Amino acid sequence: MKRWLSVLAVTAVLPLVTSACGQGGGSDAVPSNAQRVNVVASDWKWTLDKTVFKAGVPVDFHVQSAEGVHGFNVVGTKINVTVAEGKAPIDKVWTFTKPGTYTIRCSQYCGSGHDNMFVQFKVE
Ligand SMILES: [Cu+2]
Repeated sequence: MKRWLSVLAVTAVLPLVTSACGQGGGSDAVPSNAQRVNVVASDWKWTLDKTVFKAGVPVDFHVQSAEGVHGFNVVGTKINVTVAEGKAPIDKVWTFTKPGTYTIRCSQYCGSGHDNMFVQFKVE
């Protein structure tokens, strides 16, 4: 009986979870062990309150724009989401399995500083 219930739970819940994760890549659900980083977009930079993360542990990018409209894109992941001034922060979760240096770039043209709007962080 217990096994049957867990099979039912997986088949019923999984499609719901998957469909909720569609927009902008990455997951919107924040696991309790996530490494949270607050990301603020402005003209024309990304400000992070943490730049070193552990590999294999989910990273919760808590992203908002303080100025303008920008595209939050983590190179090498599926995360690519628009953030706009005045809108609520967005959570995008990604687990990096490979240590290295990663880049956040702006994927949406936002003015004269757009091409220089990137920042790097580390996964160790
Ligand atoms: Cu831009």
